[in-house]
Amino acid sequence: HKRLRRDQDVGVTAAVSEHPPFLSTRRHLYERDFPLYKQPVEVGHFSLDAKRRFFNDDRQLRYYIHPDRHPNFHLRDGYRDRYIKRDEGVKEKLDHLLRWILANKSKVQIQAASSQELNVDVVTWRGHLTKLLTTPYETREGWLLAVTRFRGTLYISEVETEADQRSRESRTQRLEEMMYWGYKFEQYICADGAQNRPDPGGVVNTNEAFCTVIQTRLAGHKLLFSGEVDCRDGDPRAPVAPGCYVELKTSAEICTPKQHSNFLRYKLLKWWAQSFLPGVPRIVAGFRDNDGIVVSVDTFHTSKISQLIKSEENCWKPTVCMNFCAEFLSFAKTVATEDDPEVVYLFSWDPNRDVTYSIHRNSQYTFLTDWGDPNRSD
Ligand code: 0WD
Ligand code: CA
Repeated sequence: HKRLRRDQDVGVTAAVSEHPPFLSTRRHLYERDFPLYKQPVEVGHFSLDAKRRFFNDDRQLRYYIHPDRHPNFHLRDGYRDRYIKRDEGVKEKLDHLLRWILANKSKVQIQAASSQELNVDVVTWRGHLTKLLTTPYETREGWLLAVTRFRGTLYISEVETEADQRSRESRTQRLEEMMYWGYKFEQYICADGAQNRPDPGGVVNTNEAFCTVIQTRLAGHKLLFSGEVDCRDGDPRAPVAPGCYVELKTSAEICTPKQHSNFLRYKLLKWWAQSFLPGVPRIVAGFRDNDGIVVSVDTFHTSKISQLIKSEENCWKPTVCMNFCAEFLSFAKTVATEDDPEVVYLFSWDPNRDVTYSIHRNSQYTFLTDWGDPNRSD
């Protein structure tokens, strides 16, 4: 159901005199000192329940329960009869995060009594920043990021590319089932309370989520972003959030040197970027065979991943990821100058290309207009 286009799209890469209309993603341009990245701080959190309703609390936070030495996890179990899947056709854009901001304005607003401005330069999802971090090494999937400047802050929200939509709508049965495996693994590892046990007989409902809201700074950019967190360390002596959070992953078991090399080069890059951003220190991975049986469980410490990849030639570098992201945000700030919720600067990138942009006024891409009223109460 495509909406009618009522925009006056510029539709081309605008040529602006003061700065180039594109941004290069070539790795060697970003090989310099690691930029400043402040220790991420959790400023809040929220939950989405089984019906995807927002709650300004941690009711969906789960607890990490360390598995047995020889776990017996069957990730295919329950796929047919105990699986409720989130509707991927519903595009939530930044909505839940904006809702959190409205409910917690005092935590992020500039302290001047009259100021309507947030004390941040960029508001987005963690997942969008992960895509930026991995861009210099991505060879398959491009992205579209919609950027709007509102009261001085840049809001960044992803737009599904046509290629993404096509692959989403034409997934094989096998792929569709394998998407479930990651959530099933979470169910085997997580409990509702630190003293409780996981319940592998229960229903997997992917509407449910617990999200942390993180504040930090990358080079000159004050960031506010939110990311979904799988569980926390149940030990009451664990560090405060995000230091107590644990990211869960599944991956195919590694049998050959080639598979090991690919794991380091591609998968660990994504895992590192996703957990480094919010300061999540531990990643617990279940390695599974082709029948969805977990054959081993391993812990990766986010801060040690860059050591693990050092032996691999021509591998990815954290500094390239972070410098590129900082550079993109600077680029976005110089491009997105008009402060107007109806204006979207659409940044577009495809592998082996530069980042380019187009400008859209009151178009299908507009995503902030329903949120513009600061006195809105909910
Ligand atoms: O509108 C959009 N394009 C997106 C919305 C893209 C990504 C996320 N979201 C929203 C949803 O409200 C979701 O609750 O953000 C939340 C998760 O955000 P995130 O942490 O920034 O996303 P990301 O780091 O990409 O993914 C974290 C987890 C995934 O776990 P794995 O281990 O596979 O990385 O969030 C889940 C998934 O379990 N997830 C999503 N959940 C809802 N909608 C989505 C999505 N589009 N993508 C991943
Ligand atoms: Ca996960």
